[in-house]
Amino acid sequence: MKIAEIHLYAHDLPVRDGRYRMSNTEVHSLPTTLVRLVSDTGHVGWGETCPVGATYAEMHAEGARAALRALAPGLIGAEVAPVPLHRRMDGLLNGHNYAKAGIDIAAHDLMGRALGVSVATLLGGALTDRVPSYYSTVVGDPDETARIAAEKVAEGWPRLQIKIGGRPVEEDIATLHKVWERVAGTGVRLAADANRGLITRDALRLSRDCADIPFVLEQPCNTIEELARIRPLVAHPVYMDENGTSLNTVITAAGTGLVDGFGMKVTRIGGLHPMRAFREICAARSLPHTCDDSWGGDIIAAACVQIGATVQPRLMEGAWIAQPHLSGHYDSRAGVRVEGGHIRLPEGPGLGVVPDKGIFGTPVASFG
Ligand code: 0XW
Ligand code: MG
Repeated sequence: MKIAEIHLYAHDLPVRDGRYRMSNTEVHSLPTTLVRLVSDTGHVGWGETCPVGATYAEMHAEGARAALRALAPGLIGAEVAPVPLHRRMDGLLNGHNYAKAGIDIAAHDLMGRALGVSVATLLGGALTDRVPSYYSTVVGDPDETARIAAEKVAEGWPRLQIKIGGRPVEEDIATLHKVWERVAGTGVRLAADANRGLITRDALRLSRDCADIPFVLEQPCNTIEELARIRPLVAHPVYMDENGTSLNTVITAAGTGLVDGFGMKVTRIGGLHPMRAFREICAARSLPHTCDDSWGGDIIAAACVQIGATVQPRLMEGAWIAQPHLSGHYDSRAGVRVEGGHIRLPEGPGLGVVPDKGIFGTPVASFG
């Protein structure tokens, strides 16, 4: 089965509450890119890639589109199977994992549809049909953040990610204490995610001043070297997120014991095929991790949930999806949504969602 056509679509996803604020960026509407693959057998598969602004990670919406335009002509006639497809993509363009992920996700969707199995089955088999998610707050007022944290625990979210960084560290420390006053004893798991926004001095102070609050410290500082410097000095487990840009980095971080876990994004690492390898590396060292993406609609959400369902539960930190911050779905029937802090694994072959392509208008580019 070979790729016969590739179509690229551009679509905007406005943030429902108006804005989503992290330490280094504030976003209001996210430009997402959809990929539709058609095989020579007439099967169709969808992929998506949607960076959350230009400063969150080394990703950019227009960069994804440019890379996909560069890749697409060389992929017509390629085998729809992850190993040859990734070899072909790597032979056409070095790096640009987050663009290649759009093709990778579409190929998995197409293969699943052609074989009549779910993407989770292709990835080794689902262990659950109800995948845990986590709620991520924005960087905000300490009291308001604590109020939202208590509300989300009551709704059933098993994990909260409290955004910190990009402001005086005293405000972050106050926020974490106020959140803990409201959620201690509920069993909810906590992460404090600085999105690279703390200098090592402030990360050390924050950990010391919150020593009794059991959170994991997610991507506190900007570089791997800074993570390595604070790791032996902090009271909290350290997770890597934005620095985990490739399997190579993950192997080093896991192999050297640099971190205690990962926030991982399907597109940043290059799609579901590398994500499967990532899952196994983490399993070999008993490292917990998320299966998320930075933003996106039903396609990326379904991809996160399909791989998330295959992770052993004790290591699964959750699949974050943007749906609670978005209005509407690409697939009005099977759109992916969080209910009680968990996400039902979409049913049916492939990703289990079929977008209404009328939503995206005419393709911005077509090949084949
Ligand atoms: C909470 N997320 C999964 C969504 C935002 O894109 C940031 C990200 C993270 O963990 O850094
Ligand atoms: Mg993170």
